[in-house]
Amino acid sequence: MKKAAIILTILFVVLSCGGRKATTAKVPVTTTAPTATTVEFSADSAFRYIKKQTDFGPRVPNTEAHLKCSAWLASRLSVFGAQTYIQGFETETFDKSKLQCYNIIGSYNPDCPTRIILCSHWDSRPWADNDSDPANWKTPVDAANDGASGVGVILEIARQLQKKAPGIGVDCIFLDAEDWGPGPDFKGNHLDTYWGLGTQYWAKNPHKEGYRARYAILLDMVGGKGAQFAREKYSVMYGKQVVDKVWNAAASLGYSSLFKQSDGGYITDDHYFINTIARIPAIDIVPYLPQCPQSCFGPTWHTTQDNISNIDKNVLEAVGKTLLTVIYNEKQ
Ligand code: AHN
Ligand code: ZN
Repeated sequence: MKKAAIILTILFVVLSCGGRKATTAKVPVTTTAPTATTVEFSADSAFRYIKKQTDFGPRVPNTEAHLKCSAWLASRLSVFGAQTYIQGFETETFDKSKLQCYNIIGSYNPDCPTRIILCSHWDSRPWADNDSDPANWKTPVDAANDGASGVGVILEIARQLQKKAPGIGVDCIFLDAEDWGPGPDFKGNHLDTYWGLGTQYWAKNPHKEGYRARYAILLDMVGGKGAQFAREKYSVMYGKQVVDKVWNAAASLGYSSLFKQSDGGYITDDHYFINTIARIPAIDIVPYLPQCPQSCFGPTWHTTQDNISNIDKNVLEAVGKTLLTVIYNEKQ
């Protein structure tokens, strides 16, 4: 092949992610951005993916439910047409437990250099230590909201991405061992690094050498009844433009009462480590309910009530449609 032809071929490959083609053919001019009528997202199917996860039982690392669910998650990404990786690793917790963990990654347009990340932790907390009844403090959490909800929304997005390719690369990342932060008996100094163990591993050992992404969006507890999302402060600090993009997309779809134009708190969550270790701008869609007596994350946080009966399909739909709108608006 001649040098010019090689360069042209490279250009074509670089310029054409998914359905976008680098041709000069005339196309009708249109100013219509994707809206609620053009993005398809089934809250029923997201709900089913959440139920399927909780049916395994609490997905606590080193349990059979965890192992079985990891295989199911990878199989779904694969069935939905993503190039799928399972990143297995061992990690050590605050109490020196050794956990066998799995970050699960599904890539769309895997060769496209312009990429975004959608991520959520998939593990369940081993202790319901915010439960109103101390007898439940050592009971593992079903984690329908705190774990399964973000994964359910992302799986439904993945299913939609298979039907209609995005114009950029998308990596769906299910992060392990977020929620093994200090339990009910802990007396020592609290460190941020006790949380987000799977993310810390991935940020230090990305699934592809030299991996970069334009930004990452973390979904954490995106299915609770009565949820409201404020602009979490680390998200604004590291990724203000991404926060604006997401909150504006939500407003354009009529979801301003859910995505509030107000400031939340600083939350040490998976996005913190994506920002500080991987140096990829990362934001967190996480509830902020300062008036809720049980927790600012909502009444079921780290309790035995975090089960499928407290998941609201309307919240799943608002988050899912907002994210699909953001994804399909993203250009190289
Ligand atoms: C803090 O409580 C500081 N971070 C909690 C992060 C988390 C736990 N997200 C879900 N579970
Ligand atoms: Zn949690």
